[in-house]
Amino acid sequence: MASSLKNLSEYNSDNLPDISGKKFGLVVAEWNKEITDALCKGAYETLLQHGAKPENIHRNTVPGSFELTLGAQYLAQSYEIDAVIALGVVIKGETKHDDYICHAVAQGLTHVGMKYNKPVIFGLVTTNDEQQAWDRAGGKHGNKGVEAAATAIQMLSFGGNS
Ligand code: DLZ
Repeated sequence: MASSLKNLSEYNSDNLPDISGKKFGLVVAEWNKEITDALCKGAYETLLQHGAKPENIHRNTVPGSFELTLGAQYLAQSYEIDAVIALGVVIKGETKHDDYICHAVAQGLTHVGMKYNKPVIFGLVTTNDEQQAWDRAGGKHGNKGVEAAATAIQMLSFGGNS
């Protein structure tokens, strides 16, 4: 698998906080595991690249993307965690399950972020097929895990968190 880690400066390099003392929670869905592992690798390496310490990055897995919300809540409710990054891949099938899961996760993660007043990042890749998901997990459209980590870092500069 090609690695396409982008430098954070490609997103926004203004006023990046020092994240050397920050604690991150990664919650990763096991459905489409090879792809979510690639997203997780992208997120993890991005956090390290920008100063996070390995011991301050906690990874939890959940069975499927629907469970990301509760997994995110378990992490967010810890006083120690400064930001949560939720990663999953939902691939469209014959039914509308993808719609239900994606809407539930979007609403759920928003709720957790509001409840705990912490960045809770939506790193859900929602595609029509597996190839489109790989394209966004280290392929031609980059790695959404990298973008999710960059978003978490940017969000830590808001609200007096930096
Ligand atoms: C059931 C299901 C289906 C059909 N598809 C996906 C998927 O593409 N990606 C994903 O992360 N999870 C999927 N799941 C599992 C649900 O997210 C959830 O784990 C189960 O419905 C149990 O709550």
